[in-house]
Amino acid sequence: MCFKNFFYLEVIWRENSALGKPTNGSSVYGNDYTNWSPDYATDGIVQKNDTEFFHSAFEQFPWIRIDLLEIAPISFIRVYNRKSLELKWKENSALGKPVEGSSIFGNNSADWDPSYATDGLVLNRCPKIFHSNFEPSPWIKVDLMNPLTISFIRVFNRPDVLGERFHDVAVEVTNNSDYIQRGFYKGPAATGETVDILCDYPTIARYVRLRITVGSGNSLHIQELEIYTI
Ligand SMILES: [Ca+2]
Repeated sequence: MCFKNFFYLEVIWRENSALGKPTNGSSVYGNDYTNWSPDYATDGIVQKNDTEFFHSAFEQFPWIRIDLLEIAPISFIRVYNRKSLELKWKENSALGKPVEGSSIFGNNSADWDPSYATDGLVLNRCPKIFHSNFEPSPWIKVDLMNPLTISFIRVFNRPDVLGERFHDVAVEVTNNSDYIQRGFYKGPAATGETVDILCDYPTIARYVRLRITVGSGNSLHIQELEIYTI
């Protein structure tokens, strides 16, 4: 499955249909609704308080139920655990990780090294981005060091010119040497565009490769490559 960008992440993945909806719990700890009401789970507020979240009594199978007030397609459910504030899927696990390219333009690694794709810098200028030679299927590969569950890939495309060279990019993953495709971006991208590519679920892998798969005389340019994991 592949979504072109951001628009889909914002609109489809981030609409929280539980917000403010009627919420019930199997019980309320100490019957204390001031501190532990089920309503706190859908009030839109995430804070570090030791109170004011839903807390059931102790029982075998506690539950919480939200009435969405309509029948709606559900993509995923996010739970903020007690005192857990991180959005875990927002961690960019590619940052600073070992990276390799199929080639380096003009063998000039001072200007076009693959490591510029995971250095955390989006400078919106060239050089100091990854830039391969011209070849049929240029690629870049990141070693996450451990198998991780990948939610999506974000690519900061070349910022100055020729953004359309980023097209027909397969996201391929492996834990050994047999790559399988888990995401795809058709493109072509615009110059300076930020491209998000959602991965099939679950995509669990240590090595992630982006590879142009159509045409010849392709050159892969990447300003920054982020791999978001859960
Ligand atoms: Ca960079």
